[in-house]
Parts: sequence; C-alpha cells; structure tokens
Amino acid sequence: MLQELAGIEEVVVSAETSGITGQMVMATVKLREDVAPSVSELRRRIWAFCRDKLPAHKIPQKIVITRESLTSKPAEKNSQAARAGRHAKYEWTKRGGIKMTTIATHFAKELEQLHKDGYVLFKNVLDRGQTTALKEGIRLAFEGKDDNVMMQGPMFERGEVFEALVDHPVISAFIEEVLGPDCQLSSMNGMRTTRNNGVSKWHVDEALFFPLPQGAELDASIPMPVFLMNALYYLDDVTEDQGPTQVVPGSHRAGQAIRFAEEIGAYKGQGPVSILAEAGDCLVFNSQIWHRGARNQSDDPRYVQQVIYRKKFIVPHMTYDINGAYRVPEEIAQRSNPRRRRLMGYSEQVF
Ligand SMILES: O=C(O)CCC(=O)C(=O)O
Repeated sequence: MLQELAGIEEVVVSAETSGITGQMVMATVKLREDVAPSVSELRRRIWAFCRDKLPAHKIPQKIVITRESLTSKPAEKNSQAARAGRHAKYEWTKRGGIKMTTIATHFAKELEQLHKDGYVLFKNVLDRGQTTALKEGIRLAFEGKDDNVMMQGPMFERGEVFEALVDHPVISAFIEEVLGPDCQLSSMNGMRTTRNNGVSKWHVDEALFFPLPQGAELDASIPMPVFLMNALYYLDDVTEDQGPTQVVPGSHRAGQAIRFAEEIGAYKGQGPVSILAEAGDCLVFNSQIWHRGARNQSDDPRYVQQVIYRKKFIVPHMTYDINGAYRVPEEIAQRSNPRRRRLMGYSEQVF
C-alpha cells in the first residue's frame, strides 16, 4: 500500500522491539533516485497517507531509508509522468518538499471544520502503548500534588514518549497547516482532574484576540485568523461522567468576551456540546472557541495531555512563572529532529 505514495519505489514492513510500546511497526523504504526527504519528513508523509486507512498502531513509526533494492528482482521502473498522473496529490518537488496545495488538499475536510466550527477531533492518533505510557508519566508528574492542582509541565522534559508528541506526524502537520510552517510550541502541560475538579469555567485561551463590536458579525467567507491552537490528547475514554471537554461550536468567530463562569449561553442558537472521545483521540481547536473541561463526576482521575502551539511571534507560555525566559534543556534540543527542535523554539529562520 505504501508504494502508492509518490517517491517510494519499494517498501518492506516488519515488527521491531520498542522500549516504550513493546513492539512497533518499521518500514524499510527504497526511494526513487530523484527524491531525498529526511526520515522525519517521510514519517510525517507516511502518517498522513495511512491515517485514514490503518489503525494508529499499524502505521509505521520507525522509518529506515535505503538506496538498495529490497527485492531480488529489479524494481519495475514506473515513469514519473505515470506516477504524477496517478498520485498528483502527493507530487514532490525536486528538493524533496511537498507542495502546500497538496497538503491543504489532504486536510481539506479538517480545515473546513476548524474554520467553521472551531475544532476538529482526530480519531485514533495514539496507540495503546502510547496512551498507557503518557498516562503513567502524567500520573508520576502529579505525585504528591493536591487534587486542586490540574496542570503540570513542560511535559517534554519527562521522556521520549512526551517529546515525540511535540511533532506528532498528523497533529503537528495539521497545526503547521493552520499556524504556518514556522509555528512553535507554546506550552505542554499534563492534566489530571480528580473527582469534582475540572477546568470548568468557560474561557478562551490566553486572551480574546479579535474583538468585534456587539452585534457585528464576520462575513462567512472570512476565515477567523488563528494565532494559538490547543491539542488535547485523551488518554482515557471520555464519558459525560468523566468530565468531557465542552465547546460552543462556531464561537471562535463571536469576537465577544465571555464571563469566566460555569454557565455559558448559546452562540447563534448553538449551545455547548460535549466532546466524547476515546483514548488515543486528539481534539484540536482554535484557542478562541468558548470551551472548558466539565467537572469529573467519577472516582477515576481523568488524564489528558495538552499541547499548545502558537504563531512564532507570540511569547511562549511554557511554565506558569518564567514564561518567555524558559529555555528547552540543551540535551533535549540536541537529540531532537529538525522539526521538533524548531517547534521547541530553536528556529534559525529570522523572517
Ligand atoms: O480539560 C479540558 O478538557 C479542557 C482544558 C482547557 O480548558 C484548556 O486546555 O484550555
């Protein structure tokens, strides 16, 4: 199936032992001679290609690029023109990049929903091994903390499974699509809400960015500018009882300050909805949507990993006290791939 992805000539998929999840899927890939993407770029494309076709745990996580043939027979030479015709959506540029229009087409449905409703739920983007490891990491981060402490970060300081979320192949690709290819991380908090707790007051994240005069409305053809996006990875199945995230669809376009309160009205006739999700799903939303986390009514703590991304010019909010002065530890930056390093704020691009 992966051979349908432009630029891949041959591929062998196998199982590999992983220290984190027990086993992981590995793809050894022979590329066409005229393309040279990095491993992380290729991994991202493979994720984007497979995510509608395979459950997350079957999508290759480890990618090995080889120039050797993987079959005893020489691979049949497909003409570039024939491939481009069949897979125009994935056409690569000479420098191994992918055209923005191509990616936009790939996320077209999600982009439309983000601009219309203000949020998108990505299903099944983490496998069981990841949700279990993340949940345990968050549980440890809260050890010894009072029940009313609901956020701990920055979580990428707590191991590889957290670091890997920064540039999650599907979610970070979508975020870049919206915030731009130079966007960066704003914060990465683990969340734990115990019985009767939750971030239960309705709010927009950080500030109201685009106030509108009372009664004024954006023309439907104008997409709301997006500066900050929140990605919530659910590590448990989220029921009404457990305190789901709640949003008022479309309210990111309201341009109205809301009271920081436990009740909310409707926006254009639309009241709040609960996002009932499964462990491994990720809710991505425009920070400007009216939202909250309903109080947890169950006896089980609810664990969520929050990752917030921002346009590059906005100050990060990595910790609650030192904000912009925070530096990602050098050893984490050193071992990161270029995309993850850039998301963590190590950007070489000035403009
Ligand atoms: O706990 C939740 O589901 C919502 C969290 C929240 O309000 C936020 O991340 O801003």
